[in-house]
Amino acid sequence: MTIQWYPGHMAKAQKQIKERLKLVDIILEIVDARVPESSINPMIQELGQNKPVLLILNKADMADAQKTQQWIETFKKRGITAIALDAQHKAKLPMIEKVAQEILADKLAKKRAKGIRNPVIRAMCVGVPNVGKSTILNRLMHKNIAVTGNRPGVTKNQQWLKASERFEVLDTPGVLWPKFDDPAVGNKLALTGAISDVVYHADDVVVFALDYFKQFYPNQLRKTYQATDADLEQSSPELIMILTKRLGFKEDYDRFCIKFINDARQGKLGRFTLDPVPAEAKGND
Ligand SMILES: Nc1nc2c(ncn2[C@@H]2O[C@H](COP(=O)(O)OP(=O)(O)OP(=O)(O)O)[C@@H](O)[C@H]2O)c(=O)[nH]1
Ligand SMILES: [Mg+2]
Repeated sequence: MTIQWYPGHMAKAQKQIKERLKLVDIILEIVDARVPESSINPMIQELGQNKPVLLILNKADMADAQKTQQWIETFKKRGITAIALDAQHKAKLPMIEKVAQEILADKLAKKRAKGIRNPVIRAMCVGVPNVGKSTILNRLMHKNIAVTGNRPGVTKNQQWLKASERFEVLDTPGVLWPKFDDPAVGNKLALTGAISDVVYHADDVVVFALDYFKQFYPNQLRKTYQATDADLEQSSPELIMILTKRLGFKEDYDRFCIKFINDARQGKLGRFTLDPVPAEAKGND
């Protein structure tokens, strides 16, 4: 995977997205439900020039369900419409078109008033790497319905995919660079797979993750690695050493760290959400 946030890449991606955005009514920003805040790219708001955004919390099947709901509430308070999705199952995908229609209700009503009977919504997907952009696009095209052909102004080979009679999506998603000044955000994106294996240190990611799991998901450490209560009281670097031995990896700590990251990415550590929900959204639980 190429690293998306080198200045050259950033400038190019930014320009491309900006051009395509002129052609759409709405932006579908896909984020990973396990890191709904850390996988957002704030740049999209600027590039979007006030285009409406529908935030899609994908991979909701791998996230902490309660926290996903609380995040949706949080976004709502911030004036952002968000929905949770599991792109691997088709059942909820029609929600995308339905909610897009709600967001664009005024615009669609104006078009109808002008005599356009079945106004079409045009959308594009954007998101940081690995959040499920391609999966969503493929799933939206139930039967690989034929593309509707090039339109003027669209980059060469850029085509509209017809999700329904009234909903079209650009066939190529915009890849955004993950944004992080905060190393914690980098660790979260590494653990969920949004950033390339060459740019992080597995042990940093695992120390970060163990700190978090000890606090919020200790049972998952007990269940997956037979961590005992005494183990869970150790510092995270100590815990790495203990669990490495327990798995029979002797002193090969790297091996444990890589396994831990893979286990987390594959859902073997259960469902988790790494972005803590802001206090105001938690209500009285
Ligand atoms: N569990 C789960 N896995 C998903 C979901 N959506 C996508 N995936 C998986 O996540 C991985 C990445 O999905 P892609 O659709 O390739 O993601 P992308 O955003 O297009 O990735 P890039 O093109 O690399 O930026 C694949 O292995 C998908 O099968 C989901 O809702 N749940
Ligand atoms: Mg893709």
